Amino acid sequence: WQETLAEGAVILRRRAREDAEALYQQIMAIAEQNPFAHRITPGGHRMSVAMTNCGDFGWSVDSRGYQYQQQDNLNGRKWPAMPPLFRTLAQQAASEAGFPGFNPDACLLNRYEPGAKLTLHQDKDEKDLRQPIVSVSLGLPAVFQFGGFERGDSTQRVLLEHGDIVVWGGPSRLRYHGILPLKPGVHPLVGAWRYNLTFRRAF
Ligand code: MD5
Ligand code: FE
Repeated sequence: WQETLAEGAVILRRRAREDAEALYQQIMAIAEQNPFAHRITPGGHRMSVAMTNCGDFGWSVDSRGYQYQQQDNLNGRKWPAMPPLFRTLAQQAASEAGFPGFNPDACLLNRYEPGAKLTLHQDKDEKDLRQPIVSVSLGLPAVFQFGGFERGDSTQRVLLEHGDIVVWGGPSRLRYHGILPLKPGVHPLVGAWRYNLTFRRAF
């Protein structure tokens, strides 16, 4: 149940459904080791999305800016290891979408509460932008904004639901994108949240 949104952007609808319970358990285990936190941007804003990471590198933000690091700058601890299930699922999804050989070294975990949003941005902190990003959505649905190559370009709205995987590669790797404020609700597995895992090759 696969659909191309734009060149290089492939949505695998419901692809992670069978693994959702196991993925959710692993998210909870990672959060016990290194909790989700609302980080503060260089501009002094508290992000409405709470984040943590697993893998060799994690994406985070502090007063100095955005970067991939081996440890969490909030507590100095190394990120938890990437669970084998995470890696395998990301590799398989990338391959199904036409990006064989993807081997992520970073996984950013985003947690959205009702009202949480991500304003339009590009992901370009990774070393090799030819590597795709694989994103896995769990829990409450969200409206994803899929834009163009400049901030002011018009955007397309795509509903991302529990179990959906999107592979962002090729030219779509650098499109502007965001998440509209999450609508309140309760998901039977995940509760009043949306989780999004993004698998990346940072270095
Ligand atoms: C999310 N997260 O739903 C999204 C999924 C982030 C972020 O945007 O930076 O944490 S990843 C969506 C994405 C990644 C790379 C390229 C494009 C979309 N794109 O070209 O549209 O929490
Ligand atoms: Fe992004």
